[in-house]
Amino acid sequence: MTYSAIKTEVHDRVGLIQINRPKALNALNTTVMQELSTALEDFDADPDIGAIVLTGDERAFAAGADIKEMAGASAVDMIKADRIAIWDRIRNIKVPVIAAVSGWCLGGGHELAMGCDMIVASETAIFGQPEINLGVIPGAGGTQRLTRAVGKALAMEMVLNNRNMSADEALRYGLVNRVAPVELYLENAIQLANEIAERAPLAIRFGKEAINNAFESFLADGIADERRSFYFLFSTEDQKEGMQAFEEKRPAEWKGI
Ligand code: DAK
Repeated sequence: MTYSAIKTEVHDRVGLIQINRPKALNALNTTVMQELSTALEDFDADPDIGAIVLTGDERAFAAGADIKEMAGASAVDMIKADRIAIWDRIRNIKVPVIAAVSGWCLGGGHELAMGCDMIVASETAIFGQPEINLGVIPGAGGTQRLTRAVGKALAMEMVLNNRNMSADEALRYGLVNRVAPVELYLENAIQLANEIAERAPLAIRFGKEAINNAFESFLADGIADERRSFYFLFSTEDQKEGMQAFEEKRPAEWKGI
């Protein structure tokens, strides 16, 4: 598959996707979003891929949705374009997706990173929701995910007053998993992704799903869902192999069945 606005590579069991519109600070136009969701789905369907890293470049992960593309749109145009459908496709990816973020991570770019399962940031990363400057609010889950991640106080300042967050602050608030020097953040994210990709695939899938449910559902629903997945995993060969390997003091060999 050839893409015009993203690049893809494979690093062992990790699929790497790089948003590639450097001149526009990787602003998310329709082409980026379509190619991105296709690439994510292709990697997700590939049994040799166990995790995905999504990145931009050192200057920007993504400076938001493409403002020039949206500027003249009416409410009806926005609804008819149904761009939210693409965000739903991204949300349904089964393997873990790690965002490797450097530089600007704003608006829809920040929502995209928060929609990933983990974030590895460079020391230069800047997170923000500047939509208020454009007379709108976040439209791809930002008000919900940001508030759950950093709490009401900071979310209010970020959404209502364009308050940006540094990488260190994001680490303190628990929005990102790790902060690394700019020369190392991508390597660090790929390494973390490869570690995860080596683990029992079904347990990884259900673990991701259950944690994301904690974010998106009521506690009782999330707990019931977690319990179902937990019981189900006892019907898999990987559970038998994992527990037997423990007893035999050897590394488990995962089959994903
Ligand atoms: N869109 C389009 N172009 C952008 C852009 C963006 N978001 N951000 C930057 N660029 C372009 C600039 O126009 C400039 O292009 P040229 O003028 O060279 O042609 C180039 O990238 C370099 O940018 P600057 O010259 O501005 O670079 P600076 O270093 O001076 O400033 C900056 C960097 C990040 C502070 C600045 O570029 C900036 O403020 N950018 C806009 C950030 C922003 O407001 N982002 C939020 C966009 S609104 C939806 C769901 C979600 C959304 C939409 C729909 N649906 C469910 C349908 C999300 C909305 C948003 O994200």
